[in-house]
Amino acid sequence: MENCLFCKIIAGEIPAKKVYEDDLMVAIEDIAPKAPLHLLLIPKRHFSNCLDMAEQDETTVGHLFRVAGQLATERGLSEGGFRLVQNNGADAGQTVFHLHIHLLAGRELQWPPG
Ligand code: D5M
Repeated sequence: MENCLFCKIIAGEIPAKKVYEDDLMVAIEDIAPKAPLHLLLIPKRHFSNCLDMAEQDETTVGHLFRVAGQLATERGLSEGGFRLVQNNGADAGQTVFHLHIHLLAGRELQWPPG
């Protein structure tokens, strides 16, 4: 989609630190990390958030979660834990309107989030 930051990153038009890529998604390092490890898991297909999901996106979103577990395990987080966060809309703190899951780890994470 035109003027979408994450579509431009996926297309290679804007640089990003990519840590994973396959046919359905990429994972990149967040530019403003909120924890020692802060990755963003982003589907290649554009949809703004879960409100914009079609039935055909269900497989992709399931894939994002499975790869999140894989990336966490590769980084030794399967014991200590990590957090997956997905914001929907401005009141939830969503700033980039291309669905993505945050993977946060490496410090004690508070609950509930602010
Ligand atoms: O999360 C959007 C996230 O996207 C936020 O944590 C900053 C991150 N961000 C913004 N621009 C970039 C670039 N260029 N590279 C990597 N990460 C970026 P949200 O849930 O929408 O608030």
